[in-house]
Amino acid sequence: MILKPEERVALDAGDFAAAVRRYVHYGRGKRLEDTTRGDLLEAVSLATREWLIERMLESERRTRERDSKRVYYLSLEFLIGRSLEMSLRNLGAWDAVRSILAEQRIDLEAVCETEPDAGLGNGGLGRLAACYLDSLATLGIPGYGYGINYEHGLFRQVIENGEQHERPDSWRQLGSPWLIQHPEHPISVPVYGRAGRHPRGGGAGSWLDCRVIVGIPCDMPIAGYGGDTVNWLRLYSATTADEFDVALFNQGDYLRAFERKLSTERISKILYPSGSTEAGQELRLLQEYFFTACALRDIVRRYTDVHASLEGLPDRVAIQLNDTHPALAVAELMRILVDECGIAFERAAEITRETLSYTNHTLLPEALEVWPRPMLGRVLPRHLQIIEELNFRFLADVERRWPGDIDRLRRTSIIEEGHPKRIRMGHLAMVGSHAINGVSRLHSELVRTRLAPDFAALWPERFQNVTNGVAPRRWLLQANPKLAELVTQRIGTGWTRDLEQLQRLETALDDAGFRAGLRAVKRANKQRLAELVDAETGVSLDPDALFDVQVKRIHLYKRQLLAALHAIHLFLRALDGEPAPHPRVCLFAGKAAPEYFLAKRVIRLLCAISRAVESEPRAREQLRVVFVPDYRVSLAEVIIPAADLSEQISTAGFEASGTGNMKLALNGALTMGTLDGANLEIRDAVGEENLYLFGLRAEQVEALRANGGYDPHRAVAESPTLARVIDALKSSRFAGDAGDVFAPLLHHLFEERDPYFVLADFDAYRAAQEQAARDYVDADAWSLRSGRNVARTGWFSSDRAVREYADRIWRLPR
Ligand code: 26Q
Repeated sequence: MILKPEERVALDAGDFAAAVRRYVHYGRGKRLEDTTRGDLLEAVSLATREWLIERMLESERRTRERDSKRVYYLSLEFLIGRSLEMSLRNLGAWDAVRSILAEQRIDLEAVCETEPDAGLGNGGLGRLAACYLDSLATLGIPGYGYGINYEHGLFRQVIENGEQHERPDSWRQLGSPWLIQHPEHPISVPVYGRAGRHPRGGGAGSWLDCRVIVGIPCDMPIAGYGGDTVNWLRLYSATTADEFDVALFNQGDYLRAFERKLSTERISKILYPSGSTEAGQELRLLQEYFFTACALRDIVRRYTDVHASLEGLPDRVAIQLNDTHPALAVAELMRILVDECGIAFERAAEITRETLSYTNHTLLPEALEVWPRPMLGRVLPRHLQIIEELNFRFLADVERRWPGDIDRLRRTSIIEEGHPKRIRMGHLAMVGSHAINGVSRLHSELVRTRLAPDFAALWPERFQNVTNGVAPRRWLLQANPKLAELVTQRIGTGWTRDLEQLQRLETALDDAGFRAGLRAVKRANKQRLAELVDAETGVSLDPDALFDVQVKRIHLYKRQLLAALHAIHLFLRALDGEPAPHPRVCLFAGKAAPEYFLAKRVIRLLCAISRAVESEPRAREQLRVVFVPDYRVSLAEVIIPAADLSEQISTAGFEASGTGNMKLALNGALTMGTLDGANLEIRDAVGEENLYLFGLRAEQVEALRANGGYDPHRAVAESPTLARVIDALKSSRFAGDAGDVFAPLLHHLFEERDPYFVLADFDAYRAAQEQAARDYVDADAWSLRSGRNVARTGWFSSDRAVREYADRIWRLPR
């Protein structure tokens, strides 16, 4: 039975105020007058949570009653950001709560600003997961996230003397009002030990003498827009069943008595920064297995609560693997089906495949996960048996299809030959999934043709594309309230659920008044950003300058170095006294993995250029360069709405999709980009004249690599402008007292022949940038093109992307 609207929990603003008072009073033991911002944040959040919980219970009741198919999104990362404002907006209670609190002289916006980000992710992949949770709930799909309740999310970045330093991110040190703990529902996960004899013919196996890790679930409610559906993100903390080892304690060995517990709790201590492939491998494997196993047990339990056997699992459950990080789900689900339910191996493989699907997010060889076979065998002995059995049967299929093709067997095997042998997690994920998708048209094509051509030949029907999308509520409604208001005045509110309605702005763009409105909004957003940048860095920005923005993880393939070289060029030109068409701000933000030496040097270079510009009044009139520390979701929400130009300049073929490119275009920035990832689809959507594309295409990059034709020295010889930039970089101009700090970057560019071909694209980039600067002078023409970006990027909504997954991959009923 569905509740009638009048039976639903009403959101009553008066009740809300009372709840806030109650939480302050009884939760904190204070009077409202005596509260700090932190007390208020907690009380307001807990009051909001009451509404969320009501709706969450109601959503659950509905799903059970209908026995709807559920979707589970397994991800080692969820970059949620802040939740209070988003939750209130999604519940439709933002305005009401704001005014009721204003009556108590509480400024809701200021309270929201104090919320720490939940930064349980590195970048694109983690933020995508968060956008998808928003869309799942908004579309009314019973879809849930599963991950790890990291005590520390991605490190906090501080910049000292132009260098990145990492500080721990203790996002829930004071407790998080969004986490509902369930210590009463622990999950036991075995690890280590040994497997019984490899069962013949794939029969039921056994796993003995294992150690047990306990997973404690914690739920974060996720409200869809309109508040009708509230799903949850279930995060697990790792612990042991016992507080300490009583035997050791009684022997007086107090420290060792706690060791096991502490070593187990390390599993949910901290998020691995991406690119940290060296250190702590086994811990990362334990993290991957721990959360995957917790998730599967929980999913299977929920299903078997209602169904007698797991035979029909794929009819009611779809599990999406966010990259290969949860790929052990293939082996774990097989283990449950074969060992615990006694289902035959082949049938179990079928059920597993019909249930699981896998999204690939990267082609970078160094990011493709492999685990040494000895390590996997030690940590998960029974899983290794299952993987080998699966591989044996899979290779038999390959052999039947291509008899005698030994080389193909070697290429496709889940197990890579070598010393030691290694388990290829991508292959395991593909063998165990009915759908395999890339995240942009180009990337999915490259997955088919370059990453996995043998698999694509074997199962063409499994390979799909789902181009990424971003959540309109967070990235337009919340991040850019002024633009949202302007848009709503013209086309009403329908765009919040159906972003393609932004198309209806096309006609408004003919109206000079509307274009002036767009400019006013952009200027106000730039003013807001300038205030933040001044407070954070002391650099003062002119909101009338062209705001040229590159915000994302620092990585060589993303080529912040190319933008840095261009900034040096602008600097030298300004010193020459050559006037620029328009003053420009080059704004950068992003974190480098702690042990990614060259990426950290890039940050130093950006900071050094900033300092050099600041110390030259002549340059400062037309150029400012600034590196904003600690890029994170809440900072992105301020930077993105203020951008005029969006830098998306990765080496073609390397950026799987990008999602910042979508957020920036949606907020009216023009893309300055290579023909890479979703930039191509953005071009198709906004039209060639409304962005700047330059540089080598993916095929050209590939050809140049294949014939060894890239010569950085020749690029310099052919371009006097570039030569001058490189000379300046070689001089002490930017390094100052720091000597040859930039020598490693030069070494990378020239001696190591930079695999990302920065110098090959420099001239094309400079030319495109010059064109952009000239175009920016005509403010009205620019705002027309900016407006077209807003009007034409509605397709890049995560609602559209999630609907594609629902239709073509999860096979949900419409
Ligand atoms: C692997 C092993 C050990 C430690 C860390 C990792 C690791 C962690 C994170 C490897 C990769 C990641 C993250 C990858 C990622 O964010 N990829 C991005 O995904 C976005 C969403 O699809 C795309 O838009 C980006 O193009 C892609 O780079």
